Amino acid sequence: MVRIKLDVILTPFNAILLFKDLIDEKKLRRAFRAAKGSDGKVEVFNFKSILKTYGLDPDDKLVAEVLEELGDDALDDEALCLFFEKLESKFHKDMKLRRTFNLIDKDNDGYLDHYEIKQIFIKLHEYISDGNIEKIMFEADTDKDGRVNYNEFRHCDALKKVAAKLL
Ligand SMILES: [Ca+2]
Ligand SMILES: [Ca+2]
Repeated sequence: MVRIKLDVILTPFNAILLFKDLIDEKKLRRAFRAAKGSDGKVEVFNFKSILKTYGLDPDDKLVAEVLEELGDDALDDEALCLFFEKLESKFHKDMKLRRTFNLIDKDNDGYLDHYEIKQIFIKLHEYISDGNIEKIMFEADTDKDGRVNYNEFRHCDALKKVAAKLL
């Protein structure tokens, strides 16, 4: 099998929102059939150009994650279905998490500070000491700028767990 580096398919992601409405599945399948190699699989490179004809700009990391989960560098018909399903479910998960983050980020500056994180616990009527908030923040704040951005938030299980209770 031809190995294609993942970054070949990497395109931005916003247009996924339109995914469902945008895609004529029959047309897409035709395009995929036409793009298939002799081994019956669609190579990642072709996959990218097909997505592009739809104006789709999937997020780099998202696509890479999905492809990694599929564990294949080429996509066959079945994998294609799975790919879209996974892409969609990941997208929805991400949207939900984003909403949670925005809910906590009261001043909308794109960062969670000590005060904002404390408010989560207050809202949940859970006692937490300032020291423990610092501890959580220290773990989450991987770039050590003293605040938690969205990316740090989505990688911090402790914060995600408590934030999920807010919804
Ligand atoms: Ca904030
Ligand atoms: Ca940070």
